Amino acid sequence: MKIKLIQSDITTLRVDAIVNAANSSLLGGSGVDGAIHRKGGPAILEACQEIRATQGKCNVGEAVITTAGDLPAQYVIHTVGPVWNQGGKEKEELLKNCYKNSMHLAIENKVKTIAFPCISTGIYKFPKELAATIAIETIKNYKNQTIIEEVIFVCFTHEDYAIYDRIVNNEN
Ligand code: AR6
Repeated sequence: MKIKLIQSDITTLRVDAIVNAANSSLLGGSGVDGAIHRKGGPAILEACQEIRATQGKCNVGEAVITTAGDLPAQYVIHTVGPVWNQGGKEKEELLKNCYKNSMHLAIENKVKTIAFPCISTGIYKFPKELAATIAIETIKNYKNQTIIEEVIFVCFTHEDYAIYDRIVNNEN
């Protein structure tokens, strides 16, 4: 499994699955969630509404999978990151769960290429360095599985790219 780092808009990527930093309602919002629903069209919202009707809202740290609608990706994996507020170990665990549960859904759905945004580091205000460390460490634990061939960390800003680059290269 390769780990790649890019600076890009995640909605433009032709990968098997992109991950959305959603909220528990699954009904959309702003940030990357807004961009995914806007560019992916109504099919994504319809699929989210079906999930809500059958299993209710999505708890923090959990993930669900839908079509990617009009996007070039095949699937969107929606995960709900923690709101940082006062922070703490519990928040770190919840962010870790976002990456783990997204990877598990990807594996179940035979996804070969998956792209992650910097979950929780926008509106939810998780510290960027800590979030990047958790993201990279958690994903590295999947090195030996044989379904996913490539994980792409998608940084929207140069600042985020620089943070990931530093962490990836410090840890080789
Ligand atoms: N492609 C890649 N990354 C992006 C894009 C994009 N098109 N747009 C923004 N980002 P945020 P959160 C980055 O706020 O903190 C929503 O309203 C952005 O620079 O989107 O998990 C949801 O509905 C940042 O690095 O998500 C929730 O209510 C990262 O995506 C809430 O925001 C995450 O920022 C979730 O907040």
